Amino acid sequence: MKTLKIALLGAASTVTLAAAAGAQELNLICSADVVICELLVEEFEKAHDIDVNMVRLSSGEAYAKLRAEARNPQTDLWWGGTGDPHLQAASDGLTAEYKSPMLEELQDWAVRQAELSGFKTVGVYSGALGWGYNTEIFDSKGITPPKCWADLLDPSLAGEIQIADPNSSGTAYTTLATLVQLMGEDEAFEFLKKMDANVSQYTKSGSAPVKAAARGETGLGIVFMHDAVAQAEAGFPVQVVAPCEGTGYEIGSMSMVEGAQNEDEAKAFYDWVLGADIQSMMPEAGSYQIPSNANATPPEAAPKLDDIKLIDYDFAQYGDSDRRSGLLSRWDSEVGGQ
Ligand code: S7P
Repeated sequence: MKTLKIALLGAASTVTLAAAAGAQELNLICSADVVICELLVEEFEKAHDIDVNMVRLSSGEAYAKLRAEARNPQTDLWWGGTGDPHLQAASDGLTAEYKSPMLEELQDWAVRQAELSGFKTVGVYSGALGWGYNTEIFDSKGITPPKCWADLLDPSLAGEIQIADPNSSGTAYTTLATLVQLMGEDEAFEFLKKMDANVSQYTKSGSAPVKAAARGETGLGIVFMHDAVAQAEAGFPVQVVAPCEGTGYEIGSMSMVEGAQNEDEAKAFYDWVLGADIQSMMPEAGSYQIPSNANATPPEAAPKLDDIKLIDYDFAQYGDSDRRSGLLSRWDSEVGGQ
């Protein structure tokens, strides 16, 4: 049953007939691109008698919301977004153990994510970090396209780079953790402080930098490569780069909230969204991650992880609550606050 909202006479609040009639509801946080979030909600509501109240939040914001709601959870399920804050939520006791019957259909990396968290989270997709640059801007300004992380410090890129703020964005936190793993922590912060000279803006959302590059508002956005592919597939002059020194990757994740008010509805969405047919739909919404269901069809345009030099990303360490909080504080004091 679809929710009907009735404005209360003389009051700003609304009440839902569905809720009043005891209809099923699900409160969902979605941390991937809003287009795939909306498609999933639409398809789920078509297939189930459950109304979904969805809010789209970046990964770090979603974690902060679950933390703020811990004593009185308003959210039932958190789908998508990078795995590190999902792991942090698991270790903080904000999310609940659930062993879906769909686990047996998933890729090993998705199951490992579940095992690492005591089955409080699970992998839903994967993708590697890199950047996308606007070929027309680079051509017209005569800038040599960067192939390696080290190239991002070149003075020719002054004011041309956008990247998100790692406090709000899982993409930017993955970048921070990747650089620490590639270079060592002190060297990574030195690198980020130097790169700051070339950064015009730290955005809230992780994919915003390459959307800006695609539209000619900046030269280059550091993002997940699949988000750069999405812009190229949409017809923008964007070239996708996998950094030569190696790069990190995400295991986009999903978690049930501890104390969820609509646990059965959350489980229904959880099992449904792990299905091969649902995951195969993602390119319809311009989402080019690698799906976690082994029977799903990966998007043809998805960057092939086997062709990319990937680091052995330490999800246990960089999803640890103290480690993540410590790196974010250091970023605030040495990079973001400068
Ligand atoms: O756009 C898809 C995607 O890159 O967005 C998620 C991302 O973490 C959400 O954005 P934030 O960086 O703002 O948190 C990724 O999980 C996903 O692949």
